[in-house]
Parts: sequence; C-alpha cells; structure tokens
Amino acid sequence: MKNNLILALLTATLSATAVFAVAAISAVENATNLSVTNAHIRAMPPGQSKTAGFLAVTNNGTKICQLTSAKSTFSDRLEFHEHQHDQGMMKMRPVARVVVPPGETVVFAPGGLHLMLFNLTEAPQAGDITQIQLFTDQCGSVSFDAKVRSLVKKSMSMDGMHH
Ligand SMILES: [Cu+2]
Repeated sequence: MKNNLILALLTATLSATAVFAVAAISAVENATNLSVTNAHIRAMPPGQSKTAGFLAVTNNGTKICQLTSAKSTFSDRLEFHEHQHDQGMMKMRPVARVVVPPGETVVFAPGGLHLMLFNLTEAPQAGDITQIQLFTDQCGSVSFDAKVRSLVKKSMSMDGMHH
C-alpha cells in the first residue's frame, strides 16, 4: 500500500516535470523564430518628444510572421511607419502590420520602414540604450536592446523634420 502511494506521487511528479519541460521548449522556439540585428534609435535634440528606430528582423522559422505591435522602455506608444512619395513630398504613414516571410529579413532603415517612438519623456542621447519588444501574430515576441546613435549628416541638417 505504501509503495503504491509513493509510486503514484512519483508518477505525478514526473508528469508535472514533463509538462513544464514541454512548455519551456515551446517558449524557446517562439522566442528564437525571429532575430533582430543592427537595432538603433535616432538621437534627438532636447525638447523632441518623438524619434525613429531602425533594425533588421529575420524570420528563422517556417511560418509567416506579422509584427503587430512594439513596446519600449523609452516610449509608451510605438508605431510602424513607412515613407511614401506623395506629389514630390516624402510622407510617413502608419502600417498596422509588418509581414516577415519565412527565411527573409525585413529592414527598417531611414527613408523607408521605421519604428516611431512617441511620448518620449526625455530626448534620447547618443549612447543610451532602450529595450524594445516586438510582438507578432503567431511567432511570439522578441526582445532586444537598441542603442541611441546620432544620425545627423551635414547635408541632412535642413531636413530635420524627416526621419
Ligand atoms: Cu515615422
């Protein structure tokens, strides 16, 4: 009788361990589907409440991943934006979802797709680091550090409203 009880307890413990192990593996798989490189944020002069972020995101999985939202320690409101030519003017427009096909890399770069960080409490200074998290529809989320860099070029200095 006593042996049976011990056996039952042992079995229960083993099953619980197995469930935890499976959960841990699927979490790791989700986290590694997407990898992010070259993440950086544009440094801004004091008084600016928004800035832009750039990165390259690669889908290492086999499913289509759609980036649906983002979070940052610098900002409580992030949007995906893209630039568009409109009657000779470059305009930005928000993009609800960014599709990252399996095996491909989507690049967020100046003049194209970018992250917009709104409601900054302090202007980001070169050397600062913010943690960003990207959320997807079916590929989990990915967290990474983005370093603040000064992206000002002399030829671009009259173009300060664009990013
Ligand atoms: Cu923008």
